[in-house]
Amino acid sequence: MSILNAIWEFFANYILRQAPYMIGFITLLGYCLMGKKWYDTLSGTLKAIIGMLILNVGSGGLTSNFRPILAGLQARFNLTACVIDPYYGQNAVTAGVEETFGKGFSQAMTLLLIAFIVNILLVRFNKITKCRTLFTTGHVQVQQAATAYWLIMFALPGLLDNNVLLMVVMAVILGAYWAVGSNLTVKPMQELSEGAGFAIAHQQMFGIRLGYIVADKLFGDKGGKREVKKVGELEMPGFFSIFNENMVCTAILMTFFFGIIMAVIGKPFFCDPEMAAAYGFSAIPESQNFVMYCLNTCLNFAVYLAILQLGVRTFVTELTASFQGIADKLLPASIPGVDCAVCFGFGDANAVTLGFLAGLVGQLIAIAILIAAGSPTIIICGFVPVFFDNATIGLVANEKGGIKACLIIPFFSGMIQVFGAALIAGWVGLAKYGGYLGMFDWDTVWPLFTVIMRYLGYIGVAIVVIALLALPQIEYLKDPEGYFLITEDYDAYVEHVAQKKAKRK
Ligand code: ASC
Repeated sequence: MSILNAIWEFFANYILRQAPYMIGFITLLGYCLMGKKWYDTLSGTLKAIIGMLILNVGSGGLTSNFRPILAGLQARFNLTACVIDPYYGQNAVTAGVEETFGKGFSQAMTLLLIAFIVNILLVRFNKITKCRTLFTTGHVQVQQAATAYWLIMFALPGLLDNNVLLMVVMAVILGAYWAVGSNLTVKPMQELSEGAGFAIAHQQMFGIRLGYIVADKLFGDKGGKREVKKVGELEMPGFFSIFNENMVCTAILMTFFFGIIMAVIGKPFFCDPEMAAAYGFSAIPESQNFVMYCLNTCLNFAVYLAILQLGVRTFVTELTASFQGIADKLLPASIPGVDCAVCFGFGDANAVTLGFLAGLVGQLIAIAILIAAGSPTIIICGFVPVFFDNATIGLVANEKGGIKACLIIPFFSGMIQVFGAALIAGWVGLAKYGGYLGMFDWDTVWPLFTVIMRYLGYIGVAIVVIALLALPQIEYLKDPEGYFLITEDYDAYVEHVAQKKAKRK
């Protein structure tokens, strides 16, 4: 017995509670179940572990780079600056979860695993559940598991003592969100890509469907009665291309925002040894050129973000491959949910840039409103939400409602992102740790879930789960014949829709 105990204790301490080894373990398990060759299994497992260790380097760097600035805002203006970005969000959970809830981060990885099993089951039984899509974007799953872990612990503090129940409740909600959210994107994506056979498994899935509906209802062609002008018909200036480069765009955004903030905090704060000791950063010497110090600090955000993304890409490739192997065997009649960037290969390429810019303007105006209104939490645009959310939503909106939809809908989505994030991140206490996931669904539906569960407890949990699971059923009932046809045989589906239209006339 004592040997078993010792093994379990080792496993719990060094694997379950250590995210890199937990990810490695999941990958190992997946590859073993797939019957991969031993050397492929070994290399995949190592890459998974090393990728996660690289991620830790990036995230540690971000935290220390950020510390003096957060401290300056706090000490001088009593403000909390919160970057909305999935990596900062994940970082904030890692940094604060032990202190806030007395629980480790690696349990969020266990949550990921169980929620993924819930997603698999929902798709496996899709004759009943009508869920057609499996969430395969591992890095997004890690970020979402981390944030959901925090939000649900905050909403249901009564569950903190019961680990097993806590995990089950969390996994059902998150797994249902993955299955149902990605399922919502099937129709917009099949139409955009003319049946390429993928759905989106990302962070703005409700946003995509909402953008699609609003574009259709407000800006659509009304069954051919109105003319819709699409972005593809416009000529764009060449400098637009710099916005497509992640690293450049991050550097520009960060230098803009943090440059201003650091200038406002002022050099004396960063040179003050007492402040440095109190907030745990290294003071700069008086002789240091302040402009170069600010520039260097701001550019380092892009550096650490790049390191972090390298780490994520390294482990995610392995994680999804081992996940997918399991899924392929188990899940016929389903399509994969993939990264939102996949859809940028379809539709009008410039809709991507325009959607992003419209979203950026929306975010900047919303931030100005927050500052003017004296909000204690100041949101700082991160590259990922402002770009990937609004570009994706803009692309879908353009397809249904043309240029107007492509500009107006992402503009509002940008505002919603900032206001939603400021409210939820301030309320649940994540803003204090400098970041929040901040993508569209996490500024809208997830805060709503959190409010419902926080005030209604278990009844709230039931409402959230039932409401989620009802969505595919409602979509199915609207068109039972076309519902599975759209993924199985897109050409036949197009024909089916045409016939339905003809009948109506
Ligand atoms: C995210 C995230 C990224 C990007 C990427 C878009 O949410 O964490 O790195 O979006 O997936 O392609």
